[in-house]
Amino acid sequence: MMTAIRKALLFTLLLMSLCAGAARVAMAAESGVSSTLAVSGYVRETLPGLSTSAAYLELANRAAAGRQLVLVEVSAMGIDNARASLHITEVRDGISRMRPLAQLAIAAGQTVQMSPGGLHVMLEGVQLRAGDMLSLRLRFASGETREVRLPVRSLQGQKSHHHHSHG
Ligand SMILES: [Cu+2]
Repeated sequence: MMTAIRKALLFTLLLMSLCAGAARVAMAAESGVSSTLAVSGYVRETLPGLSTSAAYLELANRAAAGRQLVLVEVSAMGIDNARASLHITEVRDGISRMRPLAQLAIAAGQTVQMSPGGLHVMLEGVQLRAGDMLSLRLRFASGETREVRLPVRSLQGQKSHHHHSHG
């Protein structure tokens, strides 16, 4: 009699631990979704009197599936008219031009490195000084979002690619 109860109790405990284990696995898988994306980068400070700049991100997609970055937003409070958009700078006929990108694909296992003169996040309506931090919200086609806080760096030693007017 005693052993039957003990067996039942042990079985219940075993079930409980299995369920807890399953829950842990599910949670790990869920957090794993975001940990398969590593984002870093920096923002260029604005020139005196100008309100445009650029952020350069490094996006490492360690997932087995590709990701599509579809939207970047300035998520900082207090700068309502700040806008961010995906841009690429291309040289055509010897003239450097920027054009907006509808989305940025990051293939499985791929790292996309933005850089001056190439891919960048165009920032408009911002005032940024070296030493500041800027928060951006990245939205992916899957519905996944990611907040990133990026340091603002000085223009020293960096070549500018925004000589022309934006249009
Ligand atoms: Cu641009």
